[in-house]
Amino acid sequence: MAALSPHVALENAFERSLSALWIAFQPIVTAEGGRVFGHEAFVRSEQGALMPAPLIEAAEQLDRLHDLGRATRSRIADALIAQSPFDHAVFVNLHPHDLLDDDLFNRSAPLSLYAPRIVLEVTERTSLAEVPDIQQRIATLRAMGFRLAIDDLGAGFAGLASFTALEPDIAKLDMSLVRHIDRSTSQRRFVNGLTKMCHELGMLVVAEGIETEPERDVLVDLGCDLLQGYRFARPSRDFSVPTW
Ligand code: G
Ligand code: MN
Repeated sequence: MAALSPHVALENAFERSLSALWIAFQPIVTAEGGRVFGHEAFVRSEQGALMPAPLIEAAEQLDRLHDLGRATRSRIADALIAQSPFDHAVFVNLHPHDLLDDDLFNRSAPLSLYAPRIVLEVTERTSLAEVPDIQQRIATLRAMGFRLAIDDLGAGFAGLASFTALEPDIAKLDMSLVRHIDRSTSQRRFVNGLTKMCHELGMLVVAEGIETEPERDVLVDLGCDLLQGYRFARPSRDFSVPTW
């Protein structure tokens, strides 16, 4: 029997992963009091199927990003139905290409019904400059009730240009700025400046990837509004309750 071409093998693996897709939720807590503000949704797939990073890369290679985005948003909506009457915010990661998918703008799409609770996280994994009419698209999403966040702020690819393109409601500091911040004066100064700038622009600031108590305490002192990371809870199948 002839071996499958690499393309067909990748397509098969992608299909298997898509059908085994599930969503993990990680709480985001308030810096004041450690109450649950919301949860971030992460795509997961069963063992043997493609895991998140290869899954996104496969979708990019196969030109199937819209299928992945639609499946993800529909699974998140399923979880919200199952968790009703839970009514906290849910943070949803978008690939910049999702901004080109009509389904995202469809008011009867499963997730659109929850728009006022949804924060769409955008990262410059590929440049937002490639999205035509970006400002118009963002305005439409806002009109539908969605809020917007810029993800991975301070990482290589999350440029400050996104601030003008997105005018986000929420900024998420990349975890590279968070890691060991208690041990680095320059890191503290940088985060201090970024946080002040975000506040001046009217945004809430989330520090993500917090793993230790000293990291948490420094970020609270620097004025971050919301906190997320293994210190509080790992992503899990249900909307888990964090520890402070
Ligand atoms: O790109 P984005 O910021 O959406 O992805 C965050 C990733 O980091 C997820 O895969 C999530 O599971 C992971 N994550 C969440 N909290 C922590 C943490 O405290 N430490 C580390 N190392 N990873 C985390
Ligand atoms: Mn994210």
